[in-house]
Amino acid sequence: MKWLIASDIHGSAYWCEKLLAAYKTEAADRLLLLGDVLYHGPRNDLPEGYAPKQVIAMLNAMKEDILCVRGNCEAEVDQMVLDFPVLADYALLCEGTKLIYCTHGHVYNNAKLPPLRNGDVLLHGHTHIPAWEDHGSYRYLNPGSVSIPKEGSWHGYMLLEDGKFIWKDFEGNVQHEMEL
Ligand SMILES: [Mn+2]
Repeated sequence: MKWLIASDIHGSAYWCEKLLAAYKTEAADRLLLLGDVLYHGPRNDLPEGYAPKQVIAMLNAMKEDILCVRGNCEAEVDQMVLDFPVLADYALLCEGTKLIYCTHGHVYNNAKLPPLRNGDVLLHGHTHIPAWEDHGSYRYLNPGSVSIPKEGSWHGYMLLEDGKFIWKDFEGNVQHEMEL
């Protein structure tokens, strides 16, 4: 199973289109979204091509491919317009005996860990900054943001296949690689 992992689209149709093009090019099997899908949020400027209705149409057209968790910008009204569940606090992926705890990052993060066993992974978005931090007993990973990257990071996403994570930007450059 090849996963494409992305976060924090924030209603940008321009960057959502790039994400879905990458999903096709990468020939991934499923798309994992780590929240903040439609609304730009009061802390952010409007991203390029802000058009939530277009993002709704693009994502609903591929709802069978999507696994999504709730961001701090998701509200009940977002669930009314999206045809796949977006209000779960977390989702779990398993790679061998290791568990990847997927969440947005505003509830569970390095400061407030979910229950993890040695070697598990905490995967979240929210900061808009890509991360691959080794904390000894667990690793914290972040794909960064699709539309509003912060601290000089890139517009991009992550891949997970056969226990290997790859961070990429939308120009197709590999930014980082890591074995689970
Ligand atoms: Mn966000």
